[in-house]
Amino acid sequence: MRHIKFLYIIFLLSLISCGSADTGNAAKGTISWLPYASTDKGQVCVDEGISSPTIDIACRELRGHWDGAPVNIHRTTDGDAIGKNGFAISQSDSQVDIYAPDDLGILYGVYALLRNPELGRDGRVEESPFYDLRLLNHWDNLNGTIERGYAGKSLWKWEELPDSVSPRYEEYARANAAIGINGAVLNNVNASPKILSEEYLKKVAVLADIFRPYGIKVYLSVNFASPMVLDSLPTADPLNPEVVKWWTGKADEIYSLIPDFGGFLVKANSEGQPGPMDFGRTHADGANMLAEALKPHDGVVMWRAFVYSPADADRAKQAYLEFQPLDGKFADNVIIQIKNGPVDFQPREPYSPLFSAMAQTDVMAEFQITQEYLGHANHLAYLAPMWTEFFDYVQPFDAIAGVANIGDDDNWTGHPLAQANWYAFGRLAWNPQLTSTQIADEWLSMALVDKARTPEDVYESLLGMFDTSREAVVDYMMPLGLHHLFAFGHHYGPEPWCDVEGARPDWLPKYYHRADSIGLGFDRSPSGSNAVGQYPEPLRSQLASVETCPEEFLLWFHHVPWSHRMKSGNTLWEELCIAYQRGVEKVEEYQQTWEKAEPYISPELYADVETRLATQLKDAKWWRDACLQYFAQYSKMPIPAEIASEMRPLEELMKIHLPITNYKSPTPALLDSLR
Ligand code: GCW
Repeated sequence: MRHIKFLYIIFLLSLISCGSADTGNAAKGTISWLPYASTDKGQVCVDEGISSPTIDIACRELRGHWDGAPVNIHRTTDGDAIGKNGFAISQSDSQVDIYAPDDLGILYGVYALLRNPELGRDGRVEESPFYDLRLLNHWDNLNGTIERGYAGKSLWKWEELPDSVSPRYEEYARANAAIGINGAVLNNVNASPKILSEEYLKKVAVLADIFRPYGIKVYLSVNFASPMVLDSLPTADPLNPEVVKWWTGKADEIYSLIPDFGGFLVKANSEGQPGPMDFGRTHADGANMLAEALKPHDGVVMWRAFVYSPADADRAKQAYLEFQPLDGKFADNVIIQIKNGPVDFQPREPYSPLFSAMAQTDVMAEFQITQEYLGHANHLAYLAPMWTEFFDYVQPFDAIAGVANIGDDDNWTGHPLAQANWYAFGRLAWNPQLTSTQIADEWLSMALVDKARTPEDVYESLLGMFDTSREAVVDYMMPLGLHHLFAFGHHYGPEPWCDVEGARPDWLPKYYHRADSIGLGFDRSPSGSNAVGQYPEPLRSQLASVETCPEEFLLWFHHVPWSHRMKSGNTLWEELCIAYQRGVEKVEEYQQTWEKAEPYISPELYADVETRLATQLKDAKWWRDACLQYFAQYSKMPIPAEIASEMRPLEELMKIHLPITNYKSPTPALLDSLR
């Protein structure tokens, strides 16, 4: 057995208990799950021989924020079966022991303990991450804007780097490490080739240096035409030897600056981005060529399967059609990154059938944490239920990514409660077995209220608000499997009628809802596009029939007559009216919950969310009024009088056009001036 000598370090400051963050953290410009309170007691004992920048951070966090019994940190021996980057914790009144096979495991153990000071009290607790790669994808442009970002500008101040370094870079790394995220793709998948220039790689290297001790690897999105744009090569054909040489050289250059660089994320032949198909090659040709360049350095290629073209049938089938035939053709260090649903991050989608069709290929899920389609930074939509719903259908796969909702706003995420979505993504990437309620409970008690001082009914209402909020958005935007009823471009408000001259049909709502005098919904059954045929049995048969298709996906898979009897006994039309109204009433309920919770929430946070909920309610009504009145033109059925009486006329609603870009949430003032 190894000789172990303990080094005890005792600090004598402040009295505030750690683990229970100040209430209202979310509003203060701080990360709600990080410990900030300082303590005088943090005693840490480290196994001799363990020393690294990561261990230094672990110790610093304990010394600064832990006020329990002394903590002993141990490196485990080979015989101990704790998984890579995992940890075990046990504690008694007199000591706490953290065991881990590696430095990062120790850091994760420390953050777990700080988050839950009781961890390991009732017996040894052992954890290790479920997915090896747990990444954030930033859709940040080099000019500081963020595609589909609603929390200000990019955190990365490219014009200041590499010389000037914002303190927020380290805070970002700390926040991610504390929830187990271990990688960040820094730039937009609609990638500027410039990111691979020497000038930018030097900036990237500075970020990588800051993130490294926190276990966060840096990755980059790359533009497939980079050799042409940066170095005037006549082609980017992946089989051309000059192109291969260019990428090999570029990989070597990157690794000389960033020895632990993670790899590339690629959006190719999608929405106008260049790719191997421009040169008559396949996705596999393109991905494998990049993979070969990265392989000597242990880098990976994450190749996105978000592809569709206007010419082909049903957009929901296209990723599968394009990628499934390539199963088994990808190199070992290629991972196919697939959006959770087959279309595009809608409030509710069935899982993408590609996940069950790539048995010989590594695949990873891409979730969208930023709320492109769920009310931007104006709506409360806690997304963990959406993701756990996905896990119910699909598991396991190899890695996971979330499109970040982070920007340089003081509160990091625009809507202060949207920090919960960043948190939930990290927690689920660590352990997809956690329930959405468990995670909401963790977050609420750290970020929003002091659980011990909040009456149980108030706390339960807040928890209920979180847990139902995504379903409420589904109800007031697009219930029963409806999808993509959004206004063109900014994806904020309702435009089921939208017609843009010259626009691709698959970018327009009518393509998706197919309302007519008979009914509503997209027929993807065997008699329609047969998208159901891409799902494995028995799910395929279940989805194929109107009778057995889960009602939350009904209009996704079927064109259903307006008078179809739903399980409740109501007609489809009645059920649609009920759902839209239920969504509106849910938001009214959230306002009451919020009011009830006022005494227990910091005033600043209270006021901020109160304003956002008011906007959310107006938006919910806007959605309800627009969709129901528009669809009523086809159903020729009445909208219940109590709803109809408070509706704004459809002609007025059709005149609303939000003059906003992709990069901003509309302000309440703008919305009020238009509606
Ligand atoms: O969700 C859509 C967005 C685009 C995005 C694209 C993608 C980055 O509207 O803004 O581009 O998907 O995922 O590539």
